[in-house]
Amino acid sequence: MSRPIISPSGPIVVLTGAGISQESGLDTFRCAGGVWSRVRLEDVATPDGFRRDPALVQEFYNDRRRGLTEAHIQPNPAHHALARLEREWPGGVLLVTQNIDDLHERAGSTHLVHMHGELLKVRCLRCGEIGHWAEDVTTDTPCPHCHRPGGVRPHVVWFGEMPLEMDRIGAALDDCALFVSIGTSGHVYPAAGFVSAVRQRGLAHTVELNLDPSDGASMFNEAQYGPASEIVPIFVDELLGSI
Ligand code: BV8
Repeated sequence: MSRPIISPSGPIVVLTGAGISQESGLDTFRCAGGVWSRVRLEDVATPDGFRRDPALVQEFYNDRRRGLTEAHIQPNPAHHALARLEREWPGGVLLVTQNIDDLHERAGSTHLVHMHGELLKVRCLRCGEIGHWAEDVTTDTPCPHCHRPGGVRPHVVWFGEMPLEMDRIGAALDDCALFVSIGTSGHVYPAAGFVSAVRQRGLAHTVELNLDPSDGASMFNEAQYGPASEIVPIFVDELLGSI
């Protein structure tokens, strides 16, 4: 399908997944050698796994938190292109990411929802406080707010837990003129269902930008395949060039 003219006053929703951060040096989950090829998600990304072995889960996220804060992990041209789109698209852009890294923020995106939480935040099970945390967490770490030990967990949405800001996301999907899915396998719900929610309204153009066709590829009006750091800047240039 050729791309219709997208009115510059039309709001855009962008969904990103691990693929947008792959060229920055962060592993994806389901590609060869990905995170779930090394650990069972049931052991490290579920409430039951945390109850069974909290130290294992804390170490899984400590390892990823240390990796994210290494100097060579930087936003790539795809992250920067989306920050530029937010700055220059008149109709507004909401960036919904499944990623828990902070590369979108570091590239300059501000209209941003981390629907699966954030690796650099922790939540206290005792007082509920959520705060920035870039160090290791152990089962004894005292909460930086209430100072009680043993209740600090990653502020991350595990399987079986409700993703964050779903009302805000749903309203944006209802209102958008363009929905763009970038770097996600379309395997995890409810994020994987966003494209069909948009299509049901029938008012928005839907685009997939990915390395390979996702599970939901057939749901998109348009698709481009290739590395995000190459195809996302080109896509953004075309969009901004149409204003
Ligand atoms: C919930 C934790 C409900 C943080 C993650 C139907 C409806 C609702 C729920 C379900 C449903 N069916 C099943 C469910 C349950 C479940 C689910 O979806 N299971 C799956 C396995 C079938 N969903 C849930 O449990 C969700 N919660 O629904 O709650 C509820 C209702 C009432 C009360 C309570 C609850 C919660 C889901 C969140 C789980 N947490 N992560 C962390 O540790 O990171 S999800 C996990 O997968 C990741 O975090 C990531 O966010 C997510 C998606 O992965 P992708 O980002 O897509 O990465 P992937 O590796 O799969 O793919 C990478 C893609 O990039 C590939 O396509 C590749 O081609 C591409 N790529 C690679 N390199 C590049 C590239 N593209 C471009 N350039 C490149 N260079």
